[in-house]
Amino acid sequence: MGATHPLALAPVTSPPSTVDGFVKEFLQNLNFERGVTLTSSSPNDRYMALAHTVRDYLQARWLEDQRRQREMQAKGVCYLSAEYLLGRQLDNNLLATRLTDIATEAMAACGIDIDDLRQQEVEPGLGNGGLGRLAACFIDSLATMSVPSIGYGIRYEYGIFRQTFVDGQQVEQPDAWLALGSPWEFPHPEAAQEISFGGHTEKYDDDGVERSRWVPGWNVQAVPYNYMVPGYHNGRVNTLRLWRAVATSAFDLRIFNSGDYEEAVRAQTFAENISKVLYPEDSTPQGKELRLQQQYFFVAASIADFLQHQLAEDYDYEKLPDRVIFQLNDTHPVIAVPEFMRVLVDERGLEWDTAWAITQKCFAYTCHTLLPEALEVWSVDLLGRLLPRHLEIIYRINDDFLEEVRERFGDDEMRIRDMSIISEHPDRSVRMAYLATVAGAKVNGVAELHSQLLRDKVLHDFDEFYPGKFTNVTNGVTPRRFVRLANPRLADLITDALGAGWTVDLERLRGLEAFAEDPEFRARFAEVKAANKRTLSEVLLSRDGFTVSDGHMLDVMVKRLHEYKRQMLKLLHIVTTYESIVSGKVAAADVVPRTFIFGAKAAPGYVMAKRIIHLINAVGSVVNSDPRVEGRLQVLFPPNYNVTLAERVIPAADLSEQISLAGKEASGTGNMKFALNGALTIGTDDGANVEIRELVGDDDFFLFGMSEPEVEALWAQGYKPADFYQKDPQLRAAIDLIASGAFSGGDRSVFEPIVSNLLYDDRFMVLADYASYIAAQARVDAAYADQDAWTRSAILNVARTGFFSSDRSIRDYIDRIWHTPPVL
Ligand code: 26W
Repeated sequence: MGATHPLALAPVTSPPSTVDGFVKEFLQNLNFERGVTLTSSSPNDRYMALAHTVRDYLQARWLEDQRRQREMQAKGVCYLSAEYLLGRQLDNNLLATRLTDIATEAMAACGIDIDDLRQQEVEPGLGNGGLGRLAACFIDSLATMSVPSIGYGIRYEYGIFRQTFVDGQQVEQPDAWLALGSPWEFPHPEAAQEISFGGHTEKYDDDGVERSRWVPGWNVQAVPYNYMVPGYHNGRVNTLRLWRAVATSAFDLRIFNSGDYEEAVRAQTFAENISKVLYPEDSTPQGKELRLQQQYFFVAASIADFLQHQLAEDYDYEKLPDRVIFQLNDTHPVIAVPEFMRVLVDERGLEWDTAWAITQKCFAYTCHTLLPEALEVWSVDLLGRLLPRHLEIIYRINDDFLEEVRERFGDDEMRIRDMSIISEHPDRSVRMAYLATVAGAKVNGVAELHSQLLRDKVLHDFDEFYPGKFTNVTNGVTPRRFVRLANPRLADLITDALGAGWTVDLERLRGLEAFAEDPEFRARFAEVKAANKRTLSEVLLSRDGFTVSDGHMLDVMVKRLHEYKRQMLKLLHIVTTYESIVSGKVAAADVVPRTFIFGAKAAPGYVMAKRIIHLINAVGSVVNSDPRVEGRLQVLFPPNYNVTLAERVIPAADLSEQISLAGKEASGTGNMKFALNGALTIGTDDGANVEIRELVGDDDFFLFGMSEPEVEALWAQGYKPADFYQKDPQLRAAIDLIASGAFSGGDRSVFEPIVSNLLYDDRFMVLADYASYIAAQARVDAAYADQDAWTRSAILNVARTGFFSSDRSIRDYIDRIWHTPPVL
């Protein structure tokens, strides 16, 4: 080999950060990337060329960073998540690289309004809701805090479905987000990993030691697509690596040689199905084979990628715990545990006990739910067919674990059955949360209350068995996207008051407490809110044809549709207010004018959730057009709530609805976004609401409803929802109105299932909390009457919720779980 070419050592150079330089790059991209001139270009061409221009700036830094991270060999985080709900990329990347002004001017110089190009971007909706959005916030914080890390996931060809309404009912459309191409990704087919499935295992003798080997039945290729994750103003660019499934050429060739062209194409389709679509189920696992294929596909590829590309050839695997921690984002990636064991034992020849000791230090598990039906289990039958060697490994892990349990607690068969990773009922299956708990160095919940309930209830025996394993990391949200980008007016006001540092040190928002007492600041704050409402009105008008009423309180409930979140409770409040007007109990003129905004997708197979969507739309169309209401109530349900819409709705909100039954919402993260944007919360003592209220204070938070222990007590005592209906005339009137067919053109049957569900099977205790909720809403009305006091409260909410930055969450993960200091 010759000497290194001198140019190979040259630093990678960024394009110049000037308007002229930017214009030049942009036009070059239009001409040579898109093959068009400025005049012949479509808006999509221009968006693509702009995105490529911004990407080039990132790319130079990314190359530097990758080189550095490889050289440093510092301990890093591999974040394993089946979902990343990223939202649009352009604005975030402009912000991170300080290019917003330059790009805006450069586009103007070309006669282009950059806002028009922003609208071109289709957001990558590669997640369902809270869990996926949290992963996106975390990779933003990891980059911003210079933590060596990589996010691994799946490049779904179709993300979360696009929601439309037909006659008020949800209809799902495929989300073809890649139809026009994505400018933000770099495919690397040359770095593909081969991923195997099926087949059987064989025992063989290895120098007197019996070992097992996997003889797979078929395989696919995992092709990595790199996305750059820029840190905010720190020059860092991390990697998000998403895997796409493609057919292996060997597989193709074999069939092709057999002359069966149709079969060859079918095989390709089969392979590519693995990364075809995001499962839209959020909380009720369906146990589908393709879903398990997806899970194994991406974690096997990620582990192989890490071991091959991040470690030196002769790396001593016993030192791995000093090099890497794999963070399991819920149970979806938990099949990584047996896969890691298989690689260490079968492929690298480590002893089982050595490998297990390494594994137990290299994994940590985050649980995101409390609903028992959301805890993933895989049938042994399916696992044995798809991943026979992994099933063997899981059995061995379980045998060893139960042996330890016996040593500690004796032959307490009840306890053994309860703690076994293998459950026998209704069918033999693997409890993935238990596997993760046994394997993980740490297990965390996502808010104080949630972590406590995990320890006290869901995983109680494990907490007893593994003292110190359980911890809490309260969720957070990125202030870059959810304050700076979503709410530039508020961001400017804060910077005026406090200087610029708050974006990366959100606790500085505390400084706003003093400004809450300044009438001039309050007036400016109120003007920000009013301007954000006008912006939202424009968006809803052009997006959905809605005309938002002027001067209304904006009362917002946006989140996945689930019975435990209790959109029905919100609806009963609306129907109650409406009923009190039309029955003459209250004069319309005496009602505080409110616009209610809903945003919610229902899992396509979740029938009750879809009925509730139908009812919200039905109530909206009646209430919005009833002249007796005199325009004082308005119900708007823009379809297809996503990150892009959230960025418009949240900054405009006055009231944030966080009304889940206590003990059901693990954390919530929307609740944090609203408070940080100056909405007041009406909420139960659930999830992170508890911590929000502690920080904000009782005076500036509308608490209602039963506490978790009260919920338990009422269940124990025997909950009869119909009793609440009988005893409360206001509640009865609201339910009767729905039952009467008033919202279904007189047809009583349409919403009858909702009504009888509430009266006889109210699992989430909507009726029990109704009276308390209505009373709290009356307090909201009273508070809203004093606008200046409301604004003061709103400012205090912003000032006191800096704790909920995802930077703080990441710091907690580092201190309590990862021990991966930033590499500056
Ligand atoms: C298909 C099975 C399944 C099961 C659970 C799919 C998805 C889930 C997720 C765990 C549901 C989820 O997104 N949980 C939410 O996670 C957020 C981030 O921690 C929390 O803020 C929410 O409270 C929690 O519901």
